[in-house]
Amino acid sequence: MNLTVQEFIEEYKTQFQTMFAYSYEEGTTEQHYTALGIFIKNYLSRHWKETRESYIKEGAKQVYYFSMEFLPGRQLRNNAYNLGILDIIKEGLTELDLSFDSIAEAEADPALGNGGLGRLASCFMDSLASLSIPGNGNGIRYQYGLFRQKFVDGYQVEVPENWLRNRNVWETRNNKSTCLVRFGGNVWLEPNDKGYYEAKYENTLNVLAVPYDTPMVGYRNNKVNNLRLWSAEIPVEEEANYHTLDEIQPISEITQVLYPDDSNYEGQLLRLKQEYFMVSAGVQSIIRHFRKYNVPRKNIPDKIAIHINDTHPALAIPELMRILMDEEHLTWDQAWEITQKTCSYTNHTILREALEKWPIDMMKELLPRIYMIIEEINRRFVDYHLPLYGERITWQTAILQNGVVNMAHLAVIGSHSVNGVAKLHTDILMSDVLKDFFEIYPERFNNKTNGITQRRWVHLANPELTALIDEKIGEEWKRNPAELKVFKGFEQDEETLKQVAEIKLNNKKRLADYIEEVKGIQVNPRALFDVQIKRLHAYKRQHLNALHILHRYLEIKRNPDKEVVPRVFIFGAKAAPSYVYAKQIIKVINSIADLVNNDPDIGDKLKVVFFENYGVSLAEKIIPAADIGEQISLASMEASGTSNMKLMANGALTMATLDGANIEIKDFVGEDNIFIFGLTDKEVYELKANQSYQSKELYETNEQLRRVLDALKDGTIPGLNGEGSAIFDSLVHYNDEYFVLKDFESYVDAQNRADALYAKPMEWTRKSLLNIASSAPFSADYTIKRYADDIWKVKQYFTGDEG
Ligand code: 26Y
Repeated sequence: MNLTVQEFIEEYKTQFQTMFAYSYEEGTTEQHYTALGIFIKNYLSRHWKETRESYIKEGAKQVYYFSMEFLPGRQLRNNAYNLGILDIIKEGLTELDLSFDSIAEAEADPALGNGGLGRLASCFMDSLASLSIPGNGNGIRYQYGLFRQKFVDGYQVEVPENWLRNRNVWETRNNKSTCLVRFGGNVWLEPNDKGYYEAKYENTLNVLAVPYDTPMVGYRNNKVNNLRLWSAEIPVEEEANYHTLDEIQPISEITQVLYPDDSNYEGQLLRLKQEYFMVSAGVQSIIRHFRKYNVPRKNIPDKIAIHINDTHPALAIPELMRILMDEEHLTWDQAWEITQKTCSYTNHTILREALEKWPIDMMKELLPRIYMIIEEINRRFVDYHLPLYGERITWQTAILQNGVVNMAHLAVIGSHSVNGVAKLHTDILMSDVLKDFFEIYPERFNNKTNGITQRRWVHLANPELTALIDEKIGEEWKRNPAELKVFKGFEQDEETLKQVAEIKLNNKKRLADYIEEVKGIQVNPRALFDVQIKRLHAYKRQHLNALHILHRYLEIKRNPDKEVVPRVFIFGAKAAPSYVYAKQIIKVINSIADLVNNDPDIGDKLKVVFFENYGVSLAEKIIPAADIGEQISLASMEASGTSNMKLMANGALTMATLDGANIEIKDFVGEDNIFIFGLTDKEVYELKANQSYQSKELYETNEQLRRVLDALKDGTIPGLNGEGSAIFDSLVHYNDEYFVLKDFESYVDAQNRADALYAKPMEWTRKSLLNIASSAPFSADYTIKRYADDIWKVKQYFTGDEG
């Protein structure tokens, strides 16, 4: 299928007319988006079907990536690009006097995730398809995604994100593959005359799980994998039992809204319902699919890998046990062997409050059969390990503890592989968070450092840079990222450096225009663009960044004639709606922005921009324009980070603590090409262990720090209602849990080094180029290759028509 521009134009006109019954010239941008989306979906549908069929025909082992969150971003451009028809479409539309860029902006950005974990899942989907690996996503089709964030007087306000308001052109409702999921009621086991126990149910709430399938298009390989998102409905046979909206509510609420908590965990019955709903539907449909392979059930692990993205889908383990025993009639031992060989688990956080624990009573009542199975897994685990490891280790690692079900323990015990998402993070899992398990099952633990897809985050987000790299080193790096290192050879080439600098400036000009358009703030594109984009959380320390901005502001006021390197500080961050402290930080930063941006003494020297509603689409605009990426979490707290990788790949220099994947970034790019500051993880552990840290002492003895902290509460910042004082108190009087004051000086110092370097543009750009050229190891393609080889044992599956 080699589409020509003329063919596209003709087919597109017809497509438009068929859908809307008038000519394309009269169409709105939104209608054009819909028509173009459908055109592309039609175009890829054959590959979608053939990919699925070929996996079955070859008996290929498939991986199922279970995740409560996916953040795919807009798909129009991505799909057209991966299909290799983007340029043709653009050209055709131009001939029709239409703009591809405006049409693409009309797509809703599905915010079906909170942050890093959800975006990682989507980068992985892109890599699986692009590597021709049989990989499926399994998740929830939330009717409302993560809230849309607005600022009112500098405060975060949450508005529902109705992303399905207009038609979702990518999804296909699949009525053929629905499943029934049961909640509550009574369950008992009854012996029957066929020699096994039968699970009997009464008074259950039955929910129909309806899959919506979305194509995941591989990069120019004619492969299209599947992302399956489940939606909850009333079973057709039971419709007559439901009369009012109130009666429907317990069912429709299951897939209504995404939980907006990216770590502060709140026990919620509805959340548990969501988890089981997704897991049960997913596992049922996998087992049904497996039957097509016609091999004995003991071979399930040769054909299926189930991956558990954090503990949220860990109920896949007892659910698989349930199906194998109750429906496939295997014995416990047979089922357990299959389950362990099939499942694998990734941990994404060491924050204690984010480790899921469900009250036993809640689990028992909502999922009686699943709870019986968990109890039995736990009983066998304890019986086996008590004599071998003694009381302490056995009880510390048990699944049932003090009235709760510890989901991380369930995930570790039921999986053959447990991995962290960066070297340091995996080390911390083995030496601290899961150390007792590391003693019991050392062979299960492994590291898989996160990665990002260069296709979305470089090729598409930064087309000028991509064209330059193509011109300098050829196009091979696009299929084989390792080739990017050839670009290092240009670090002394003045011509190339000038081009890199010019591209960055162009990207910054575009972002500056956008800032003016949406925020009404004028910024100088030649200023240093300093970017911190991620969820708002105390451990990520956006308030450390804010203190540094205040420090700069006060210095300029004290020395108005001193020359400074002009900076634009750019933020994007949502706070969990119930996370008061995070919301106070947002208000303080917005107020600092008001102060700084409107002070005539400051002018271009300092500007602060806090974008509303940060998400994938905004990230695509910001990242190519960044000079510095802020990765300033307290060492040991950030499992990996992934914006650090995206920013680096676009030529930003990293301002970083030695945390998460920052450490590996430093190793690849070299310590001369990154700004490192702050405590190390060991120092943090020590300070915590000997309880010697006294933040108040720093406040009292460090004059520069005191001036900055006082500004939080002495009226310097306009429009605050106690938020500055609240942050002041947390840092000075409540001993600064995340060591912000302790790291302040070394942070300011690193920022001054950044200024000095920025004043030498060629030097700066040389380091920027080295960052770009050193970013290949963080390609999600490599990460996925390692998961596929080491954990899932799935093969790349070539059919000869990869193109
Ligand atoms: C329990 C529930 C409320 C919950 C929901 C979402 C708990 C955690 C999360 C999300 C966690 C998350 O996004 N973690 C991030 O995962 C990224 C991908 O591995 C890492 O790069 C990042 O450091 C980590 O914070």
